[in-house]
Amino acid sequence: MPAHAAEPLSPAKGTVLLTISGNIEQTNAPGRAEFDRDMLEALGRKSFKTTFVMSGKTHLFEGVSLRAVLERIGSKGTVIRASALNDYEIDIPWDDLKYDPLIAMSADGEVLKLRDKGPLWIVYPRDDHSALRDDIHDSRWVWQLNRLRIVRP
Ligand SMILES: Nc1nc2c(c(=O)[nH]1)N[C@H]1C(S)=C(S)[C@@H](COP(=O)(O)O)O[C@H]1N2
Ligand SMILES: [Mo]
Repeated sequence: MPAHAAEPLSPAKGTVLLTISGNIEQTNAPGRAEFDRDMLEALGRKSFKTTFVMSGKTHLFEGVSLRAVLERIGSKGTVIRASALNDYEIDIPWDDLKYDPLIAMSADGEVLKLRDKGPLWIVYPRDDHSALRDDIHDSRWVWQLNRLRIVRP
């Protein structure tokens, strides 16, 4: 995480895809940071190919680094509580950022729609690290992600 303070965040102009609350430095709405698609894309594109355990198929996932999003708002914590549109919720340990998981916005060149686990889907580089190939890490592939809460001790 950067030592310097993150720059102020402008309010979202488009549909808010991701809301982050908890231990964050920058907000653009009361107590929270809201991101639309353009704001997420402006943080830089990242992509990798990896296998989704449910289908057993390898896809090229593209999106933004979860770490880059958290850095942008000067966030620090021990746990990232990730929630989805269907109210699925799981705790991601801060330490997982070392794997640089992606907030994917497209797969194989197609923008992720709600019906294909979008618009935002947390994806890990599963094929690159044997430690990621277990049920615990598979459960952190939160699809239809819409909220993050940064928790610290
Ligand atoms: N939004 C959302 N994401 C989710 C889930 C879910 O139910 N809803 N299930 C998780 C679990 S437990 C696993 S193992 C993987 C694979 O999905 P599965 O529930 O179909 O096995 O996605 C994870 N992401
Ligand atoms: Mo699971």
